[in-house]
Amino acid sequence: MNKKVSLIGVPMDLGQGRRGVDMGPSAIRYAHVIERLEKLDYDVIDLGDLGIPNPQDRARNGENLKCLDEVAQVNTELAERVHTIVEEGRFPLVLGGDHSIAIGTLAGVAKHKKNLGVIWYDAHADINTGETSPSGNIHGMSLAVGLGYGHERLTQILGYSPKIKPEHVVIIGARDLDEGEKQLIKKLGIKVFTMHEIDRLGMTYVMEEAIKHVSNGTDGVHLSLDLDGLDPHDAPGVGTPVRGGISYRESHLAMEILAEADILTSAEFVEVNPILDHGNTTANVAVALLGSLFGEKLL
Ligand code: HAR
Ligand code: MN
Ligand code: MN
Ligand code: MN
Repeated sequence: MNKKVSLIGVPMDLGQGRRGVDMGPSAIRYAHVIERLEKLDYDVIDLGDLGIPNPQDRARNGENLKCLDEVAQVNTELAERVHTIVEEGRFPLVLGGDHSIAIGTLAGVAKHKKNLGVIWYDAHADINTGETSPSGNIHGMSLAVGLGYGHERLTQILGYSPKIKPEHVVIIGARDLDEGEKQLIKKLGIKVFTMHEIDRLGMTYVMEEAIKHVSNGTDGVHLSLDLDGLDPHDAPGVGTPVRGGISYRESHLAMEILAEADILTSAEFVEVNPILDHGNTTANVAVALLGSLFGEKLL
């Protein structure tokens, strides 16, 4: 793993409907993310948080993309910042904020990595468009945008599209998909390890296959980890919890296997909502998983 890490917080809550996820980056810092990585000998620069505009009307729903202007604006800025981090030869670690910020992260990373592999660790696939989304929430559309599907204001960030190719993507932990999402997944042939496969095959096999998949023909790998991929029992502080998720222990195993494979070139941890949490459990889980991801060992 690149020993130089640049951390950036994106206190975005406009890609979904529940307040509080804007406090995610603070909660993760409060859970000692920087100290955790420094202890592992990483050189960490904290770039602070991006500014998030205060929208006139959060529910505005003209095109079934709530807060489109603001989400596009923040993601454009994030994409530029992430692009700069990559150009500096550093590892971008993005802290959310809701999952709409993956739009900017992917745009920034893929600017230099034309065949970026993506691991989407999530209860959801976030592969809706304005046409298929039941909610109009852009956090449910970010993977689609990366693949070139969705509103131009989003797909054209940094002036190119698509950012990623369907054969380079793997989704892990899916258990709540909308009809239109199922159709697009099938049409594009995207590899998905649902909870069924995780239960049946075990996390070790799933991660080994996932790693093979995202390493094949790629020039970098991004991990987009939505904390709601975990079971709400282990990560309660999320806006859209879905029962029957990946356990804390399985998630550690997944991160450890990823660390051993040494393939990651960027990562983001999203959807931590401290207001919905028990204590600061979910941010603490995020930081514990980051420890494993960055190579922490017990002995
Ligand atoms: N699929 C639903 C929608 O598009 C719910 C998306 C939920 N949320 C997330 N993303 N946290 O993973 O609205
Ligand atoms: Mn450049
Ligand atoms: Mn998500
Ligand atoms: Mn999710």
